[in-house]
This record gives sequence, C-alpha cells and structure tokens, in this order.
Amino acid sequence: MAKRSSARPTAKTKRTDSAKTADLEANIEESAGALLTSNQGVPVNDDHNSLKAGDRGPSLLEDFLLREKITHFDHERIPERVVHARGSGAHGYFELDHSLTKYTRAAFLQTTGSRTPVFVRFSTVAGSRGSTDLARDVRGFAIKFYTEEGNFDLVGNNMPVFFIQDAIKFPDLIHAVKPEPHNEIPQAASAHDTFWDFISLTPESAHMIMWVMSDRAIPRSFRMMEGFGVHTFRFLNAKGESTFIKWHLKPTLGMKSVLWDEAQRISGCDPDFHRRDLWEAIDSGNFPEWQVGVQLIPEADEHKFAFDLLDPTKIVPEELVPVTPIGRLVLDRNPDNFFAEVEQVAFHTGHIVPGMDFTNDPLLQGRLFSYTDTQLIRLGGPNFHEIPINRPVAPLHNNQRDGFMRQMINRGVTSYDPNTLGGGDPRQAKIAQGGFASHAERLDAAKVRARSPSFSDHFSQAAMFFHSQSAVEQRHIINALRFELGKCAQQSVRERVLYLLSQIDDALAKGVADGLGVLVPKKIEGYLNQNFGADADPKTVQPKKFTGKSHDSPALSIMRSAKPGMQTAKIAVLLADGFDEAGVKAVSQAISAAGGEAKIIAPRGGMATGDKGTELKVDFSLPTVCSVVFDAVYVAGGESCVAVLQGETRAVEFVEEANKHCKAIACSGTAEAFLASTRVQASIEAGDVAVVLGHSSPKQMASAFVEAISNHRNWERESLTLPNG
Ligand code: HDE
Repeated sequence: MAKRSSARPTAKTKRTDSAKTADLEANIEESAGALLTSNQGVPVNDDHNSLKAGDRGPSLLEDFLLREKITHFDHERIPERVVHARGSGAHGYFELDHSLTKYTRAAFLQTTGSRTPVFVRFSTVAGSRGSTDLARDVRGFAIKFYTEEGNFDLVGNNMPVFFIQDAIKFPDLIHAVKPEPHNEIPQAASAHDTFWDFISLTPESAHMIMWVMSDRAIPRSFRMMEGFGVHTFRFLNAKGESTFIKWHLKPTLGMKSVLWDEAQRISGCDPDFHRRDLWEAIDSGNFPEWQVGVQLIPEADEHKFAFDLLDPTKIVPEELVPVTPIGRLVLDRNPDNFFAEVEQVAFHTGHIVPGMDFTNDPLLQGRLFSYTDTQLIRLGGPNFHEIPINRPVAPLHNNQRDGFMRQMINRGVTSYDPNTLGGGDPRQAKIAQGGFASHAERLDAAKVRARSPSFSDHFSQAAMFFHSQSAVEQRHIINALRFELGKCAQQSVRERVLYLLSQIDDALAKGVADGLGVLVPKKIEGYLNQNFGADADPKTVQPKKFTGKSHDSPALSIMRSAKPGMQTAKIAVLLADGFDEAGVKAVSQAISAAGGEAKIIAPRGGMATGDKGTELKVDFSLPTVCSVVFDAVYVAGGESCVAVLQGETRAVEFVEEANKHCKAIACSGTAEAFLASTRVQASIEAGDVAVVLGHSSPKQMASAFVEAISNHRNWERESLTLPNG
C-alpha cells in the first residue's frame, strides 16, 4: 500500500501567543504539500470529472465523490444573524492595568498586567451579510473574553443608549427598520417610512435618534469608534457586595467619522471599507486599541439620579460619574477563516463569570433569553458552545449530553447529579472554589405588565446630546434627518417625527422642517404615547417637552473631544510620468514620519517615472479607486505630470471630491495651476487652511500638509461645498 504520511502537511510551529490561539490550533487545517482527499480521508485521483456511463454519457448515482462534494456545497450556508448580520472580527487581548478587587471577584479583573484572550466582532445592525459597511447605522461591538473562569461576553454597541426600553418591542423595532416586507427595499437603510412611522410613535427613542443621526453612525473606521455595554450591570466582590457599573471603550486613535455624502460614495467604491481597514491595520502591525473603562456607581446611589439606572435610553453623564480606566483592549490577529470564526462566533449577554451579575433593565432581561435562542436556529443545535471559536479555555464538565453535532466524548456511566456511580463528579463548586452565585437582590412586588413611571422622561437627555454637540455636528444631525425623512413618502410620518423633534428642541425641528419644506405641527391629533399600554390615561403618560437648560457634556461630542493626529491615515499621492520628485519625496517622508501611509495613484498602473528619472511603483490606477477612501490628497507638480492630470476627468474629480469632503489637499509647483482650474479654487479664494500651497520649499509644504491632515477635516469648508449636507 502506498505510504501517505510523507504527503501530509508538515506541522507548522504551534501558535501559543494566547491560551485561545493555542486552543484553536487543534482545529487548524493546512493543505500545503498534502494530497486532495474526500471527507472520509480517501485520496482523490480525479477531481475534475464525474463518473459517467461513457465519456459522453450520463453521470452515475454511485459517484460518491460527486455526491459528497455537491451535497456539502448545497448545505454551505447557514441563516444570517437576524440583526447584526454584516460583521468583521479579530483576535486580541485585554490587559488589566487597574485591579478591581474592591468591586468584583472576577478573576480576570484582579491582577494588573494579566492578559485575557478576546475575540471581537464589529457589525452594522440592519443590513444583510453582504450589505455595505457604510450604512448609517449603529455599530455592534461584541467582545468575547476567554477568562480562566469561563467566557464573559460584553455584547455592546458604539452608542451608549438604545431605541426602546423593553425587550418586547425589539421585534417591532427591527421589523420597522429592516427592508419593507412587500418589496424588500431599502437594504441597510433606516431612511424609509416604516422605520420613521415606528419612531414617530415611540417617543422613548428620541435620545437614541440623536445618536444614530449623528456622525457616530458613519465612523471612519471601527478602530476610531467608542464602545459601550449600554445597560447598567453589576459587579460583586468577595463579600458579595454589589456595585452598579457601565462599560466604556475609548479608541486610542480618537474618534473620527466620515461625511454622509462620502459614506454613500464609499458604499459604491468599497462596500468593504471598514472590514478592509480592520484587516489591513492588523495585517500591517497597526493593532487597533481601546482604553477600557467602567463607571462605578455604589448601590446606595441607585436612586440619586434624575433618571433611572435601569432605563437603557439613558446615560450616566461622565461629568457626574467619571469613567475609571481599567485596562486596554488590543486586536492583534486576523482570523484564519471568516466562516469558522467571525460567522460562527456566538455572543450572549448571559455569558458572565463569578463576580458579575445583571440588573433588572427590562431590555437586558429580554436579551438574556434571546441570545441562546437565536444560536439554536442559526448554528443548528445546543452544541454551539463546542464550536472552536466559542469553546472556553476554562475546563468544562457537566451532565449536559448529546444533541446535533456533539463533539465531546463523555466517558463513564453517569450523566446526572447527584450520583454515587461516578464518584459524585462533576461536583458543584463552593463559592470559595470559584462557584458562580447570583446577587441576592431583595424583591417585593406585584406581578405587573407595566412600565415604571421613572422611565417616562424621554427628551431631556436627547436635548443634552443635541446641545452638547458642536455647531457642525448639530448641522450634520439636521441634515441626516432631512435626508432620512426626505426619503419617506408619507407626509403624516414626517409631520409626526417633526412633532417629536420639537419636543427635544425647537431649532432642531425647524432646521429639519425647512429642509423638507414642511411646517412643524403644533399638535398631532390622536397622537398617543402607547408605551404604557392600551388602558393608560393619556394625560399622565404623554411625555413632557424639554424646556429646561441642558447639562453640557463635551464627552458626547466627537469634535469637542477630538485629539489631533494622523496615525494610520491613508493619503493619496496623485501623479503621472514627469512628476516632481522632490515634492513627492518630501510629502511621502513627512507622511510616514507622522504615522500615515502614502499611496501612489496614477492614470495607469505599473511604474511612473519622475522628472529626474526615478521610477515609482503605482499602488492604484485612477479607474480602480476613489478619493473617498483616502484621508487627504497630494497632487504632484512637474510640467508633463500636470498636463496629463489636467486631461484626466478622473483626476479632476478626485481632487474635487476631496475638496467637497473637507479633506486636506496639497500640491507643489506647477500643480497649483491644476488646482486653480478645479473647484478647489473656491476654497483657495476663501483662504482655506487645509489647502496647502505656495510654500517655498517641499519640506515646508509637507509639514504644513501633515498638520492639516492631523486636524482630520476643515469643517469650515463644508458650508461652501455641501451647504445642505
Ligand atoms: Fe442584540 N441581538 N438584541 N443588542 N446584539 C443579536 O444575537 C437582541 C441589543 C448586539 O457580533 C442577536 O447572535 C434583543 C442591544 C450585538 O454576533 C439576537 C434585544 C445591544 C449583536 C439579539 C437586543 C445589542 C447582537 C442576533 C432587545 C447593545 C451582534 C444574532 C432586547 C448593548 C453580536 C445574535 C455578534 C445580536 C437580540 C438589543 C448588541 C437576535 C432581543 C441593546 C453587538 O439574539
């Protein structure tokens, strides 16, 4: 018999950089140097032809190789997630730098310097698996911590509040935002009647609407957005004492967003923009990083705030309870296989470890049911915890048995507890041995289907968010609402939303109404807040318009908390043969010294030759890229280079688009005449600080350019280029 062992792949060095990576090694398959086999391990001699009765005859049923391959292919797809279907993921670690022993006995939060492996999945909510990354939407930010005491999942979002207060409304919300049922339009967009119809009748959504219409809904990168656990959770220390907590993640690169006009263009040019950005950053060693923090609220302070800590439409402003930094989250490894890891990862708010517990937030309570339930249909049975990406690195022993696709081979005769025949094992863990124990919360209440009156202020935090934004960000919110409602066909829907907005801020409502060409209604006939049930007294349940003075929370604004910097920014260097080498060299050096990345764009691919004869490799030809996937543009000088660019419509569009989106633009020498012949001239005339020209030396020009890029965008230009959004 032929020896096959030599044809088996040579085992690569085992990766052991984290306990989870080492654990996943058992399932890694590499085909290098191997023979092709069937699923039964039988070597295949001909994978190109099916078995036939004669070479021009029909295929034979006996062809087990054909049947196996086709059958497997037919079953390759699993249902996509009902929400958060579009996502990307990465491996990494959480490193603790502030021990939380005082508040929790969770083992991974005790020893500073300790590292816990994590897998993170980012997502949009409404779109299907293949939809664009740049939808105006909430982003999911789900983290699986593989701790030594079992898995802890923090299933959060990039916004700290939610649309609804009670889980029973979730199917309604999602039905309203998903494509409309009669024609399945629109994909990955909330700009349609059913969503705004629902919102107009759901005043508790007002605060979340402010967030989701803000620039937070169109991040520049997953690496540049915040993360939040949303609900109030509990920590429990070794004495069983409870502290309320809220999770926060702040990106080291700072927060950055794109413009809506830009987002729409990116969706066409590169619908994988965020996925690609995450992959490339990790691949090139620019590991995404967040500071992880918690707001700690003593039990005694539960009722001290003007809002209810259990209400997921409210935040605890950072100015009232500061965020205590506790460590950092770093993503340093791309998945080996998208399906096996990103698609099959199963998060669950109910995956917590000893030292943690839930609160009675009615949204969280519903989620505690939903996440196991959804995996049962999506991953096909109760053994999804055995899928490699989901299995804990902590030991797992219990009496749960069997079911579809069971991997574990349980030895012994007992699968029940208590038992003597198995020696009594596995045994319950005492608390001192690390056993999980729930918080003994005192409850004394009637069983009611009701909402707490403490959940009835819907507008003051919405107003706080709006009032805490910079003028530019407020304009973006207004423009976003003009776009979304402008896409609604029903006038009644628009009017009800305008009325809702007028309960937050009159100027906000008027700004939106002006763009729509509609008046803000003073009153809506028959309008009733239904979230207290059908028998509620309208007089007592109608939420009150916000009239007070808002608390100012700068942390809510991206622009007011922005930090300058251009780490990992992507800069387009637009050139053609004959380019001015001195300028290109100075700019490329300054960009890489500041942590950015220059990409050479030319009318055609291959090599471009400079004015001194140096050849440069072209990264992208003009027809294959758009300006929107870059953070800034430099146009190279050089007479013949500029002459070529001037004759290229795409080159003109490229700089004009960068100009429209308020990006830094620089050029040297003869390229100034090129810019002056485009729409950039209007910005030049307006004295725009982010259009860099007229410098005596290439070095000076390059450093002014880097400074302009570090400020992200020149928003002042927007009123010139995109006055209506
Ligand atoms: Fe989810 N959510 N959700 N959600 N959610 C799901 O679970 C659900 C909510 C969030 O990358 C589903 O495995 C209900 C809030 C993220 O795999 C499902 C309610 C927040 C992800 C589900 C909420 C989230 C999900 C679909 C209201 C922010 C993606 C697939 C009570 C704190 C996780 C899945 C991933 C996914 C239910 C509300 C975050 C159906 C019932 C609030 C990041 O179980």
